[in-house]
Amino acid sequence: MATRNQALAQWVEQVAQLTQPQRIHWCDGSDDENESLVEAMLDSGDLAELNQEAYPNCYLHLSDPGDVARVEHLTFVCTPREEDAGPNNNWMDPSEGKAKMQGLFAGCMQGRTMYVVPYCMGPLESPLSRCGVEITDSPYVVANMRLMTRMGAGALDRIEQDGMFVKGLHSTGELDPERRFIMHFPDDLMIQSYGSGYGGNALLGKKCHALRIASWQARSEGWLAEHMMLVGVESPDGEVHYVAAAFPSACGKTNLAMLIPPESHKGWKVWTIGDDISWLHVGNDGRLWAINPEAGFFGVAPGTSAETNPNALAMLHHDTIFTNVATTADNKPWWEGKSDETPVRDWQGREYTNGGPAAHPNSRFTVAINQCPSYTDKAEAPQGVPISAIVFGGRRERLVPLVFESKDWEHGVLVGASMASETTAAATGAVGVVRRDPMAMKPFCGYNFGDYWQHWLSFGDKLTRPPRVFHVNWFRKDSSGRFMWPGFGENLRVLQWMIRRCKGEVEAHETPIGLLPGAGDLDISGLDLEPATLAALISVDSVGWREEMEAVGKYLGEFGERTPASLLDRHRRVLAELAA
Ligand code: OXD
Ligand code: MN
Repeated sequence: MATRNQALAQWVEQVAQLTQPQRIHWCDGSDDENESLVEAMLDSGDLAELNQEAYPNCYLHLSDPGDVARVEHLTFVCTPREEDAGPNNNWMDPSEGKAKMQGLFAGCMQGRTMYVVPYCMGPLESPLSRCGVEITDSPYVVANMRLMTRMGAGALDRIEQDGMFVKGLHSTGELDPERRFIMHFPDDLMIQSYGSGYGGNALLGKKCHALRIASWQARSEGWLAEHMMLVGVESPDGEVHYVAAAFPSACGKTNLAMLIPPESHKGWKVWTIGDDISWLHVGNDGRLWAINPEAGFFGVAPGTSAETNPNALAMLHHDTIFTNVATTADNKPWWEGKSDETPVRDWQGREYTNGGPAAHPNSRFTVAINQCPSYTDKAEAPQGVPISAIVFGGRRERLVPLVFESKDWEHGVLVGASMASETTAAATGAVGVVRRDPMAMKPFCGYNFGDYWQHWLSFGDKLTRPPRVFHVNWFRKDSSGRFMWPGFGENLRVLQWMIRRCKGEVEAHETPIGLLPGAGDLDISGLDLEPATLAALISVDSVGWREEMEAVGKYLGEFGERTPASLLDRHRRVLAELAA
């Protein structure tokens, strides 16, 4: 027995009996262990070496072409009552789900090694952290979990002290989409994932644990598990404001998390704490405090360049796993937008000849967070960081202004619940279709959205010093299809306005949808932006917004009795103001 925790030892034994592995390996997270795993994966072809001079300890993994993104239609939340999972989730009865998975897992590890991966989401010393154990037959998953979480001996120690852990069972299986399921059993704090090796489906600490299971736990324990990046924004006077921002997958959370201020903003600095997930708690001081439960980035590669995200580019030169990127003649990783080098092999390892994407649009890098030049060790602070501003945002070509602020906490919850965004390659399915994505949690909330909004509203009473809540849209286009706002580093100008609002330094004008900056309120010094474009970016099209809010009303209605009455009231008030 490799652990003093009886429940863990028994579960590992049970899983071994079911899956019949050739051997069992308990992961300690050491460098030696990682080196031998990498050796084995180089032998088996799971990994290929990249140019080791330019990219020491960097490797390339190419997935099965049919297994390159999250599969929302195959992801289930199994609660005893269907209403508790809500219309926002696919639901299956827990006993049916377990029986189905039992059939898939039976004997699936024959001839293979079963890895037992203890991990901690959040700093090992933090009372806000939670542990899990992932059992997997994929060494690629182990290597990724080592970068993405605090994995190994320290986590196992903590599990033995706490006695509590989330059980995650994963097998790559046959990679047959007909035999692929990502199942969550919140009552049992259990995840079972079969038939995919892709990050969001297979690295169970991330979406499955830190969002779906954690959101469920957070509801009963009085905190929030959110799809939010987390940064400290330092102004020239040295003051740091912490900002948590929820955008849907592949909408720029990673870029915002590593933002480098523009030339015009000397003395400003953005400190990176996380790029994807925040766990938020009410502090004794009545403020909202956040930790990043992750220890690494699993970021979208395409579009990452010296212009868009120099910090990301700098951190990817060593100890990085690249998944489904292309390669150059000198065996460096390559993706669309990276550089003017030419790819010679595409994401399937084929000679690159055609004009289509050489890297998969959802190709990724996995890297430890402390490799980022803008990393701050506040990411290790056991109590987290105090949040000044929550930012919601989506990818919207039309209608939605560059930035607006909600009027109070309740209105902020409505703004979050009203979010919508154009879909991206992070999940299988059509790209570019506007879909409702409340709080950027549509694929990740482990329970009924109606109950989730009620839970969000309940923080209005608990937070005596609540953060301000904003909404942004970096993606507005003009009639010829060009982006109207430059984005990337220039987004600091919008963060600056938010911080000035937090400090009470700048006015905003009230509209039915929220509070907006006037043209003179955003610092656009040194920016080549036509006044008419700026005016369009910060104006409210009442007719368009009425249609939008009517669509929101329909959506809120889909959750029936579970939709909080106060949210519906607030929605009606906004609609009435728009009509007036
Ligand atoms: C991610 C996602 O991988 O949201 O972070 O898909
Ligand atoms: Mn994400």
